[in-house]
Amino acid sequence: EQARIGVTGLAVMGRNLARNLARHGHPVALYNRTPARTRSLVEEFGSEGEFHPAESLKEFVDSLERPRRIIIMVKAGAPTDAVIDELVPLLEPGDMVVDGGNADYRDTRRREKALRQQGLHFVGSGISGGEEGALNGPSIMPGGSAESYESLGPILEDIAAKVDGVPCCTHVGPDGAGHFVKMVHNGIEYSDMQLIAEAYDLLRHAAGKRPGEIAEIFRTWNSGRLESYLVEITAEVLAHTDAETGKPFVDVVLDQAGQKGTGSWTVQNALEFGVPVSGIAEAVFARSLSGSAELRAASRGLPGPAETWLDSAASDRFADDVEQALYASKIVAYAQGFNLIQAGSKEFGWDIDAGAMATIWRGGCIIRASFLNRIKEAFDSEPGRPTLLTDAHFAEALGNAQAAWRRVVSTAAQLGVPAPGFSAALAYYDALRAERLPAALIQGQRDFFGAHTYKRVDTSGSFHTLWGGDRSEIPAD
Ligand code: NBP
Repeated sequence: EQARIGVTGLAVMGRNLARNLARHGHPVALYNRTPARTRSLVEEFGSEGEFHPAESLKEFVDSLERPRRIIIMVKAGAPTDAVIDELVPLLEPGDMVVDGGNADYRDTRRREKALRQQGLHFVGSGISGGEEGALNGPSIMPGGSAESYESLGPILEDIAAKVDGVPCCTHVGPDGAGHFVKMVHNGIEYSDMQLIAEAYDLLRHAAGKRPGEIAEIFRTWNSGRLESYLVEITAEVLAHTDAETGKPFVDVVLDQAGQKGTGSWTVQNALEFGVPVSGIAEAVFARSLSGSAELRAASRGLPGPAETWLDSAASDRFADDVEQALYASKIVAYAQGFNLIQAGSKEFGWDIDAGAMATIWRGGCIIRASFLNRIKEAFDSEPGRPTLLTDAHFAEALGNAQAAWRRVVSTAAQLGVPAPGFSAALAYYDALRAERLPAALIQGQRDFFGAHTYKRVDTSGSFHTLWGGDRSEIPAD
């Protein structure tokens, strides 16, 4: 009997994905460049299902039923191209190649086109949830042709996380759509984490609470509207004590955050498309700033405010305010991320169903949260909505939160605690609400120094003012 699906690249992700497939009754072909990984998988977990290990790529390809379904789970970038180049000559028209790595969606578009020309289906698929998700149910974001999804979809939906019986997997759209959505998902994840970190920092350094107390606050929040995986693990991390020193774990960890690049990809693409994702950008920059050791060391002696703590009465009320600020800023972060998905969808003609993306992020991935149900409802009620902020539920939540949100941002500024995520989110909210923006003045400046022209509010056409002459206005078209 032949294998239904194959996995090549059997490091942590590929190995767990293969086990997940086998556990769901799908016979899985296995291949890894270094055969030791294949062998150890079968030795350790062979009893979990039907595995077809192969020690050559040809043997692997031959062990698969046709049309073949192959998942590549190797390091993103050049290794993925190397594997595709080796694989393609062994395949036949109609075969399907899934790239489950964290590929740049532009690479996915290029690869999809190249394979399509050879009669093959290439499916760039975002897979979220790390090793644990790969084994027990990830959130899966497959792109590629609708035809390939007919064949792959049932298998992928079978191994994906389920929430209320609904699989966290759906066909995102053609070519690079799946990897694009995965990229934005990661950008939102950066933003979510930064906002939570700012909430902690304010409770600690403005309200003077201890990590253990803050863990309790997060635990309480996790039983309300902020219920999410990230809030849940935040409480765990804050409650943890370092065994070596007896200090709070958070105090013994070097405060320089790492990043693998998908957050900055999100921001780079947003810059390219002209989509304001200020909350995500601040989150990426906050990590860069934290890692700028020399810059920070050089700046440590700069003066701060005289007052650095809230008084005790204010600090008791403060946690509620921070909860409001966190919820409001989180709405902004998701609204910005979804705008980027809409922009990508429009640019490449992907026709992405935004509500369906919220649905498949409810489980399996790092940003899973009950809040995503609200986003799904918002897009169901108006699929092409310009922004999530104006959805009735979110608009009301923002309205109720805004006074507290403003107190938090101003407290942060007054006491000298950096809160770039909260501040950027509030500025975005206020800028979108504004009747008039100072962009009119910027247009004036641009016209003054560069004759860039401007439009008027009261008539159509473009104009230029003769700034260096009699300052009369002339039509510019
Ligand atoms: P790695 O990203 O560490 O890649 C290791 C695998 O790539 C091994 O199987 C290795 O084979 C293979 N490989 C390399 Br490197 N170069 C190769 C080449 N030229 N030809 C053939 N095989 C090659 O593995 P991972 O952490 O399991 O991640 C796999 C993918 O999943 C990545 O794209 C990653 O970004 C993505 N992802 C990871 C996570 C996570 O939590 N780790 C989460 C979501 C997505 P070898 O054994 O012979 O060296």
